[in-house]
Amino acid sequence: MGETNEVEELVTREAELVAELKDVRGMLARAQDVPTSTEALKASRGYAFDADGPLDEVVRGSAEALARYGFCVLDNVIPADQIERLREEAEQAEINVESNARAVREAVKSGTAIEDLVGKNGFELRPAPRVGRPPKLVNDVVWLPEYAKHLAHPTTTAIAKAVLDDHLRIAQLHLRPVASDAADGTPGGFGRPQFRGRKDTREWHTDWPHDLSAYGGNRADLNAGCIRQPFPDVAMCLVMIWYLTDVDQDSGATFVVPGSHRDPRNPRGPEDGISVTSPIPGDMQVTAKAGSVFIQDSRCWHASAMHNTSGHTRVAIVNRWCPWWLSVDDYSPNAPFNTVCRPLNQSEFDALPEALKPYLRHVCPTEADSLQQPVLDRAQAAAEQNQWGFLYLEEHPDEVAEANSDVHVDIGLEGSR
Ligand SMILES: O=C(O)CCC(=O)C(=O)O
Ligand SMILES: [Fe+2]
Repeated sequence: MGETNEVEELVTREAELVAELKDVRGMLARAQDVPTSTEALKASRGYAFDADGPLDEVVRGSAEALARYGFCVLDNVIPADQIERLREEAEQAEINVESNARAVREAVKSGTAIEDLVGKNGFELRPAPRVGRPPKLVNDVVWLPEYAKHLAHPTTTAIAKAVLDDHLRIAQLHLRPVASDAADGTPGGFGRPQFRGRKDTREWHTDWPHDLSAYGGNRADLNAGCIRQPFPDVAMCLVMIWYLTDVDQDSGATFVVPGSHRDPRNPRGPEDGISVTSPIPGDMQVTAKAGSVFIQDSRCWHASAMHNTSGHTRVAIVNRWCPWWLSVDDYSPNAPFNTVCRPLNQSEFDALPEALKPYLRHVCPTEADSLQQPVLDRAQAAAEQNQWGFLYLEEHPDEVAEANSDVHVDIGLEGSR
């Protein structure tokens, strides 16, 4: 009986301390002028950093915002005098991507085997990097040569490396226009016209590899895989949305729920009781100028705007950056149309800017991929540390048994019950 009381008392005290710790962390953040509410975050744009600022400060601030809010915005990534050119290129690329996809779909529908379309005029298909897979639509980057010069920007890649790991791969790349209200009365916004135009509706989701419906639901041929809920508290993919038009609440800015990347629920979670189409308290749209990059942890709850009353299409390019240890294209074995690792042939790969090549090597079947330099440096340092231990054993046989006597490892008790 006495023991039960003691356990209960300790459980209560633990809960009180956890609540107090949360309060103290909130006070500390406020004392450091860190926005802790959506209103404060919107008003201050405390999620935004200037790409022209000192690299280490910008990387630290962006990584902290990604950890705290699940997203950040990097302003001024693309120089102002190049934006118009990139926007025009992206608008033409959208037409090319769509007409290519349509041509392939129609040919396949009328009975031609997709393999027979490779190399044929009017169809841009490329062999998939993995043997046994059907060919896929060519990577959209082939229609974005000017944009490709910016895609491996030193600041965005430094942020991704700081958050994910040193060897990165671009797992997906696609355009994402958000139409404006049309002259014929079709409302602006993302998605099917019948659902567009309302400011009070959303299309909440999280992105691959945290996209719960995994592009294919129960279709084994299309399912690209999804991490199981509750998601481990690890950033596994950074989604970068490169805005080529100014965005705000009227012009197609991305919706986010700050802090949602660490919430165990998910808008599509079958047990979580959330409507993907309804606003969520605390949600917000970012604001950003053309040439900025919105970066989010793929776990962050977000949505394309279902309205755009600005009078112009929101032009944006989306890419998903992953660390080397994430299996980026192992599933959806028969999905020529999805955006996963769309391939490049050797000459298309060779034409990429040098700085971009390391991040797209894996989509070119004839290009040997190898780990990027910092990963090799780390491994070399570890190999030398290992050798040093054996040298110590050889040279100090009488001291070796005591050399680790000051290394103490705690048994972690937090959350262990
Ligand atoms: O359109 C946007 O702002 C968001 C795009 C998005 O959620 C996606 O491409 O997965
Ligand atoms: Fe998304």
